[in-house]
Amino acid sequence: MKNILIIGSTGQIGSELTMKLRGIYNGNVVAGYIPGAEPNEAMKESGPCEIVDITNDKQIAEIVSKYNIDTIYNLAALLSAVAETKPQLAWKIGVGGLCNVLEVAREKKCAVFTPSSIGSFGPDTPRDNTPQDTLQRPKTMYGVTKVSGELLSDYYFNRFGVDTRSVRFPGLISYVTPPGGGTTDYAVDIYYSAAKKEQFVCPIGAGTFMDMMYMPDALRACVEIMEADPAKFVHRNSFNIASMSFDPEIIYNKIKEYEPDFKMVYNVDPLRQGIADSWPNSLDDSCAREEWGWKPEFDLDSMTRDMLAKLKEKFNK
Ligand code: VAH
Repeated sequence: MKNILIIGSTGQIGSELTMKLRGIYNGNVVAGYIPGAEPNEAMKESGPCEIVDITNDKQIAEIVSKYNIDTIYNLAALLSAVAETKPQLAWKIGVGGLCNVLEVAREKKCAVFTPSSIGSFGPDTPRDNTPQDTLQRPKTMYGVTKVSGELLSDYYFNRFGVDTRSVRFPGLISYVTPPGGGTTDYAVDIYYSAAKKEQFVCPIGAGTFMDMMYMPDALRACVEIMEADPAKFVHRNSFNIASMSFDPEIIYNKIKEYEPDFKMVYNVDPLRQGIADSWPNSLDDSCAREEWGWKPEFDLDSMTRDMLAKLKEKFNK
């Protein structure tokens, strides 16, 4: 029986992953949160919730012991645009926090999942069909924390045998938790505007391609990589995974197929545009497919249909 701790359980990934894991595993699936980011009623009623601040190593160790945790999903991070406004805090959470998690995992023999991102690449990385093993010189603090996290996680596996695993997420699109300051979050906001029948003001310029993924596929990747047979792993931290790549024009025209009156104008945000310009256009995810059977299930059309339907339900439109 798996006992799992999710650190950052009320964030964009955590708020859905916690509920998914509770539906799969019968053991303790503990929702770790910080004051001010409390779990909702459904999360409180469906399993144990504990205050776990990733910058507090004693708190992590205490909860891991209390619930006999064997797997930690470390989802605590500041996303790219926010991290540029608070770089020191981004490092403290993203790298300082990860060091705390890895030390507890080493002592208590836990497996650890820590997501990386397309943000771990930089402007010198090959932009199209970005390889699994390539140059990673990100220009953002978010990217620096993600590359550092990949290297630390591999070090703890190679040096101490900690079972660390990770995927490089594209931009994640979800109807459950509102966007949290990411560069790719325009691709979430656009659906909210369409569902509310409002004009969308796009902060990212036409022709800016980024990898994106629907949250249900991302959640499945979180589960499948941790269930995968490590004997087949050539890589661990971190696997490229991909689903679709589009620019604002493509997603806008896809939405218009379902909402013909939907309107979009551009008001490019230099900060987010600068970050987006430093990231890949598309990833090569052949290693994840070969080493643990990764395969996306949603494309832009099926994601658009589902997002619009679920958001209209949410807004009773
Ligand atoms: C961000 N949504 O924009 C996150 C993600 C690949 C992007 O890491 O910061």
